[in-house]
Amino acid sequence: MSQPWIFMGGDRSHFTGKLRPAVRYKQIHYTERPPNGPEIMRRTGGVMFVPVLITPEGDTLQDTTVMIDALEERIPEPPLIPSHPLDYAVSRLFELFADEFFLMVDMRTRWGYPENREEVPRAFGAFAGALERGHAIADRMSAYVPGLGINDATIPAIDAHLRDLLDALDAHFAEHPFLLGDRMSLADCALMGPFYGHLYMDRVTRQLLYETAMQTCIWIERCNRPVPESMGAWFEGNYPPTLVRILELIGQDAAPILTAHGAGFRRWADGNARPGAEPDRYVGEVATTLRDVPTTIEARSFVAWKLQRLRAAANGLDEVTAGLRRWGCGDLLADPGVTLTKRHFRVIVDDG
Ligand SMILES: N[C@@H](CCC(=O)N[C@@H](CS)C(=O)NCC(=O)O)C(=O)O
Repeated sequence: MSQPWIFMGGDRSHFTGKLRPAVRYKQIHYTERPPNGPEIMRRTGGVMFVPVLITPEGDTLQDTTVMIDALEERIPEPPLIPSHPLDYAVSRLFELFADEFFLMVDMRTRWGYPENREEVPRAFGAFAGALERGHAIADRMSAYVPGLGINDATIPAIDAHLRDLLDALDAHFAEHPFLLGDRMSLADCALMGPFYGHLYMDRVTRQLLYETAMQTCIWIERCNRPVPESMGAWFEGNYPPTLVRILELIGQDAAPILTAHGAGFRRWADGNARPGAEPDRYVGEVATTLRDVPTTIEARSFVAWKLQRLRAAANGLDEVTAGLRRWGCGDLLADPGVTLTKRHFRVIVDDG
């Protein structure tokens, strides 16, 4: 038997929840291990994020966007990333939405309910080997909450977004097994990050899902135990109203906040961006709104890199640009001004 891949992640981790279904769908022979901090730091030159994959040859992969691209390149069958231009762009849109906007929702639900605040540090502690370590991880993670624009004023709007999204997803999954049709894709994996890693794991939202979104629960289980050989085709641009409703919700609620990250990065880059250098992780506060409720977010350069990837997926194609505009996502295509690239596990300003 070939050497297994090594997968380091955690059950309650958003981004582990995204990667695991992809690895299973690709039918990789892997072994899951608890994250080994010093080893990860040594392998990545100090970038401490999970999940991490180590290939049978000993290469290290980090950042789920890069990892899923690498899996697709190395193991093209069964395919996970659609090649139809609109399906491809929509997959990247779901990835941007789930990875970078939906943190606002899954961090609100994880840290906003007393039942979860009581449970999650214990779950972290059991995983990390000591209750105090669980509390330390919980303190570090919950400290991100204000910078995501979560506060007393925005919480009702965040909850309303979640309610509407669950309704839209349940209507879609009642008719289609996956977001893009009869085959699982990058879009499902991306949304599985918050849906498995946070919402399905945490007490309050698990109950909410069981009581109000049964089709979504079935989708979560289906994606986590994928049977690729029994799957069919993607929509190839012919989207049913149930998917359009989800895309319009992304345009309505997530696009202004994602656009604010891009604007914050552009403002910072003007005068601060140096070719070959890593931009600051946080590039300043930006005012934005969620459902007309004003809030402030800490803009992240990493989101600018993700916006740039969506722009590349649109690639000036009329069909894609028109679709994104129709769903309210046209502003996401704004020119970032400065090109970012990834090197040695870090986003850097492109130096040609
Ligand atoms: N862009 C990364 C993000 C990974 C990430 O944020 N992982 C979280 C756990 S879900 C983490 O390790 N956070 C550590 C920290 O923020 O200190 C990816 O897509 O893999």
